[in-house]
Amino acid sequence: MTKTALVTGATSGIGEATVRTLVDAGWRCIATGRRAERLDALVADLGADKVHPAVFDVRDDAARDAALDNLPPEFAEIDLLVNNAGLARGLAPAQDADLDDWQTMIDTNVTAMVRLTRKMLPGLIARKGAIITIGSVAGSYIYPGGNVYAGSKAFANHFTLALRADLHGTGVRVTSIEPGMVETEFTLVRTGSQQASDDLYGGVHPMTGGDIAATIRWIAELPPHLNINRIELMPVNQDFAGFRVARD
Ligand code: NDP
Ligand code: 8X3
Repeated sequence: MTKTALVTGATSGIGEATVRTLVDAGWRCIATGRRAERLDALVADLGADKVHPAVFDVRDDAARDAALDNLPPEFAEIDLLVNNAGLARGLAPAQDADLDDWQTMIDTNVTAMVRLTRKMLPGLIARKGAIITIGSVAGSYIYPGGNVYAGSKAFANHFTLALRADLHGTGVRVTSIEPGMVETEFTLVRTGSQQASDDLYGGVHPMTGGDIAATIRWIAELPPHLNINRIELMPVNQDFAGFRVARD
């Protein structure tokens, strides 16, 4: 039977690749994001029978509910939630950071993610479905300027593990995927500069959205008795040796 996934943040990067990969594997996808034209292009490419576009800002409860409470019947029974929509804003040290950037990250990566997850839980329990959340290595390893982004991803990583405990006995599978550097629009959004993005990824051979999408597909299609709790991925050219000392 065809399964249905809800993939948040499907207008670019990991989310878009996930929709393409899952549809290629025979899934139906509800693809969400604010940029309607990007979702329309996905539908045109993959087919309206395979992709349903749901245009809303994840921080807007009313818009989210309007989009998800009236799904076409063939998309209404969701088996897999991919919590992917998210962003970083800025790399300034905490003492110089913009409070609005901090609030945007908390509202998107934490508040919106938990509110959407809470909304989906009854249906996922009824169908013994699955939740895959895109956390980050930034939630485990610290780098300068990571501050609230890192904190929001530590929350995502840990909230996802905590869901396992609450969903014990329901048959719902829960996985935290924690990637390192993936070349997407992430750094453009974070810095506002295409040059900064090109400089960061240049020569690193970073992971691609397709690499993470393949991991999502693998996890989603495992036999129902098997749960991957968490998985951390990095490009070979990135590591986590981050200790520093300052000297007076
Ligand atoms: P992109 O910027 O390419 O994609 C981000 C997606 O999130 C877009 O589809 C965007 O849609 C959506 N999004 C952001 N804010 C909102 C909002 N308020 N409402 C609705 N949708 C929103 O980045 P990535 O693909 O890299 O990021 C996907 C996830 O992966 C994020 O959670 C990120 O933190 C995480 N991640 C990324 C890594 C990387 O190195 N790239 C590594 C580890 C984790 P739109 O703007 O159209 O609304
Ligand atoms: C994004 C990965 O290392 O740029 O979550 O913070 S990193």
